Amino acid sequence: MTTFADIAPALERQAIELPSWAFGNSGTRFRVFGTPGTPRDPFEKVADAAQVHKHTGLAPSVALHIPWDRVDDYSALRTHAEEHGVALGTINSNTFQDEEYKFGSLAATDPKARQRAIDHHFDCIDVMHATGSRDLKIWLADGTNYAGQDDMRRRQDNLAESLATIYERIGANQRLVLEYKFFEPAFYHTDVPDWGTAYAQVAALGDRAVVCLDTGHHAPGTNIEFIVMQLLRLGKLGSFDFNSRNYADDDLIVGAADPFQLFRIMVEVVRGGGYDEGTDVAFMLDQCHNIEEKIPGQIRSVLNVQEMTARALLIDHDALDAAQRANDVLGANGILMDAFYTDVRADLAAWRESRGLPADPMAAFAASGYRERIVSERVGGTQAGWGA
Ligand code: PSV
Ligand code: MN
Ligand code: MN
Repeated sequence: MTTFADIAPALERQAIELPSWAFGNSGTRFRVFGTPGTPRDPFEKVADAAQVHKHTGLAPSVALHIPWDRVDDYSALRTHAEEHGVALGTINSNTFQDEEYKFGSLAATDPKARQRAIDHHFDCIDVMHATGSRDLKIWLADGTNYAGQDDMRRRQDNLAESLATIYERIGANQRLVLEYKFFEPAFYHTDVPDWGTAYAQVAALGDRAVVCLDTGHHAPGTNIEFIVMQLLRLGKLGSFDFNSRNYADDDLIVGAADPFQLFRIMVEVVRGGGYDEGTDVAFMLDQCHNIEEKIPGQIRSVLNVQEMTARALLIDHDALDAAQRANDVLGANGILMDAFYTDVRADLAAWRESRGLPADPMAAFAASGYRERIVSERVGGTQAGWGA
């Protein structure tokens, strides 16, 4: 039997990176809803992200998106983050909103579009040097809408060449992280649609090129934890973008739609060494809070990850291994389900208090007055949002 006391030390090392864009406004294809107090610049986004860390102790860094988080002085933003108790993390590139990328970016057939996209990544690498970031995360909107529209093979070769050019530029302690997504915005073919393509592309680059697994980027019914297992086994799982989905790339609060799936993913992370001391696997959120409050939305998200991590750690591995080797189908499944059904909320609350954190971070944030303060202070200016 594994007890909460046994796993408590492992909870200390949990670190979940927050996306700066979760604090800006976002919406549906039909409407972007503004929220009073929404940040107007990257400094305010970082300040809001720091609130999540303050109340949970779980979110020590913030990922930036360039050019949405463009500032004149990244050292100043870095200092600002440090003063707020957090660090700047992954730099996300953006080659999906400029007119020039209408037919693609790194995979495009037009060399001018490809060069523009490569130059943008060089720019992102410069930002990484100033922010002290390790990871350059690349998600591409590249693809086509109609059969025959373009040559898929040529585009794959273009992509390989573009990525190799970018990879050459990243520093010795930096990584190129390639994210896949099965469709959208392209609806016939996508140039990086799946983990196999992402793996093939990064494997050709070298050790410092790895894959990002966004939990919302698979076809319904995909066994995501199998992919987690395989990428860890191959040494190529670079990072997670955690979110949950009912239909497609919904970007909802992680664990909202299917906490059991989040548990199963964390089980494979633990099994594959992705949660070991000094792991290279980066745990990030990639979410949008369209109708709910953004800071509490992020607090809820990191707590959900923590809860399922704790349950995954509770698995009695000796008993599970024995049951598996004995082909005890129901026994093995029962051991896994025992861990999943263990309610760890009271233990986690006590554990938080023992570390000087609020037992209930959601309530603590609500009582802190921060929301009221930003609503009254952040008047004028333009609220940050998807695309700004
Ligand atoms: C688009 O699908 C997307 O949600 C990807 O998941 C990226 O990680 C994110 O946008 C930010 O570029
Ligand atoms: Mn993502
Ligand atoms: Mn996405």
